[in-house]
Amino acid sequence: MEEASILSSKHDNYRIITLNRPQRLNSFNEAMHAALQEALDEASRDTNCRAILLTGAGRGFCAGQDLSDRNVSGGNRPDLGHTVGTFYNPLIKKIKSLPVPTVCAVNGVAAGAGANIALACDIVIAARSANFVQSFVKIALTPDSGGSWFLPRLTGAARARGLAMLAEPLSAEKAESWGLIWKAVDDTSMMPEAAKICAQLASGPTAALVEIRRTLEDSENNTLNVQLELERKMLAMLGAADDYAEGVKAFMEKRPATFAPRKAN
Ligand code: T3D
Repeated sequence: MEEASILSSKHDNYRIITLNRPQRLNSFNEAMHAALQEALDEASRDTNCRAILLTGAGRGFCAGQDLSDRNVSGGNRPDLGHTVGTFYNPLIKKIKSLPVPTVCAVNGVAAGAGANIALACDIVIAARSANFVQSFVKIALTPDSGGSWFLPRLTGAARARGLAMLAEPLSAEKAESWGLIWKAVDDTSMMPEAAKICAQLASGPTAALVEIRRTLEDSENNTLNVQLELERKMLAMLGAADDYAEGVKAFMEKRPATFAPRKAN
């Protein structure tokens, strides 16, 4: 029997989702897309799950689209607009709108859509031996899966152009120093560190964490005045919630806060 292309395991109050086609550097075929979407949906439905850790099996994180699935022989040309619209765009939108925070543990090379799926996660931590490659230009494509949006915002326009046009592998350490990811860590400490971060997020105030993601993202298109008003609305909403009261009480009582379990969506 063929091994599952996506593995999902429960750990206290978070889940680890593993891309599992190591023989092809965890590149995506349609079955893996469907399985990942289902694993994310299942984690979203499970109110015990308060954070998700995404990683890859084997020596790579993800090499983007499985190119052996693309028949370009003779005059045959696949409709990539269709596949991006059907699989990659919904995946990025789903990751960005998950009701829980996400951590990506980039265990090895992250290429093409694989790099940008990692960048869609809230906290990205990478093994020092990992690298990020915007490999699209090598097959005469432009970055997808949000790459053309993430890169200039994270690194600035000059570096975004260099990464996308030259497709040079960017080491984990450089990715950290360029502001693309949160942290590069020793290979052996990557999973323990990622799990520690995930556990911290999972015991945090889930609604506030998700709103942090949303408000920071909204700021990309807002003026300061619009953003100030958004902040006011956020604080009005979150200040009325029990987690805020618990946070303040815990501070005053000099103890760690115990935030409420997630509510069903
Ligand atoms: O098509 C659509 O629907 C549109 C959407 C597109 C989204 C995209 O992601 S487009 C970009 C697709 N990805 C790539 O172009 C990356 C291709 N891979 C590479 O450039 C290199 O493999 C890496 C830089 C990722 C890693 O290089 P290296 O030297 O560490 O490993 P390798 O030897 O190239 O690969 C190891 C094996 O994985 C190898 O198989 P083998 O020879 O051992 O049997 C290789 O063929 C396979 N592999 C790696 N990437 C892919 C792949 N097989 C199929 N598809 C891949 N993307």
